[in-house]
Amino acid sequence: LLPAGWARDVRVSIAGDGQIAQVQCGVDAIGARHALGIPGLANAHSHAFQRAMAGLAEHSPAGAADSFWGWRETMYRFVERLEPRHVEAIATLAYTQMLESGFTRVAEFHYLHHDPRGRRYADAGEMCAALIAAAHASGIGLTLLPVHYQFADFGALAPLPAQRRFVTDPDAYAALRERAAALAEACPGALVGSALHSLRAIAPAGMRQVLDGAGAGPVHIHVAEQTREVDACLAWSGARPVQWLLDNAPVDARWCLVHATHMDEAECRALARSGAVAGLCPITEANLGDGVFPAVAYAAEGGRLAVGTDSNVHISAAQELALLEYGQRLTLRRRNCLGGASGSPARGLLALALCGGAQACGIAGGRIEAGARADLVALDAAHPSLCAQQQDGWLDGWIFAAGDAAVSAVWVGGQQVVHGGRHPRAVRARERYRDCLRSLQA
Ligand code: NGQ
Ligand code: ZN
Repeated sequence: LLPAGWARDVRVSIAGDGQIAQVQCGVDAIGARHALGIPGLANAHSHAFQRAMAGLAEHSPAGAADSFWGWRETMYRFVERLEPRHVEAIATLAYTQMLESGFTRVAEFHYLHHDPRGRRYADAGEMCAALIAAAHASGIGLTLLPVHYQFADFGALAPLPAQRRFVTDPDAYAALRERAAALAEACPGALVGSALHSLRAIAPAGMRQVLDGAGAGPVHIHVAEQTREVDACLAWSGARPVQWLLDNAPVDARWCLVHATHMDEAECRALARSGAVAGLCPITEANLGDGVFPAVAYAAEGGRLAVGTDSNVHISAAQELALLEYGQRLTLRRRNCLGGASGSPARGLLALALCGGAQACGIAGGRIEAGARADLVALDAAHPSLCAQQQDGWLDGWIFAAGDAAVSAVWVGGQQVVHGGRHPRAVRARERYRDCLRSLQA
């Protein structure tokens, strides 16, 4: 699948630096051969540690109304016991699973900075190092986003005790980001960007200081995920969250607004025009009861989007894309919502997510083209859901029917990391993960 469309007998030559050196069509094969090649997809939003809570936060006390905020309490309790070695084991498993599903890069939105009592580790980058080690072991491309998190709510309310492991002031944040960048140098292809947790967790002056140091790298922020946040932002500033951000921050193509679920029409249009990416996490947003992003209206305005696995309650590139389409179908009561001009929702959605995902991760990628990163996925043309298909139909077979089982091989920066649908370290990663969960429950 090349930028101009499907092509036959394609040879992709990979340079030593992990980029695509040359793409030729209609040539004889040399080297390894694969039937169906598509660009690798970037996962624009992950909290790797939350993978270890997957399925453990679905049960609410009898009769109690459960909500995003109740889930957050559970998450805060879970976080209390996590040590860097746990985070490394959990992230290694999550990243191998991302690779097996066809994600070749992850933007890790990382805010678990301090020790269980909220004290700095001797090396402020201790947790960053655990995530970098996990990325290195799995081979996934890493865009590490250390997060500035300072307050409990709008109006600079003091952080809650349960947030003590997350909190930095802007100076400590700058040092942490610098340390993360130094550590990331040891991991091929890794890069470091900046993140603000959410409007409620920062203050405008701190935000400006973080942005002054952000350079040209990606800037991510959670925004307008829950209606309670919209109401709180209106009470605090008189503006809705996306509007406030567009009015008070230099939102442009470096930015990824994660969720941006609750926008009015004017915000939707203005966000689309800003060139920023909306980082949508359909499985987590459904799991947490956030609401449905207005993707059809946003795409009609030319808005850019990416998908992310966020809480990692279920890790699947195909299912994130399918649920993004299905959310629109359920709300608008029609079919083929995000196919655009191609008439194929799978193709249209994938094109949007490839382009927006690379942009949100700060890389040249998402295309099989000279100069792009050699992040590639081979689909299994013989899978029952793909075998009777052609061209965009192969994508339909993958995204709507087969899911992860249709992913046969994956390359990151030219290195093959998934063979026959499996990551060679997956078995070992599962064993370590089980040991880790046992030690957390002990
Ligand atoms: C997070 N997750 O930072 O992990 C958040 C929950 C919060 C999502 N928003 C915590 N999905 O927003 O305060
Ligand atoms: Zn998040």
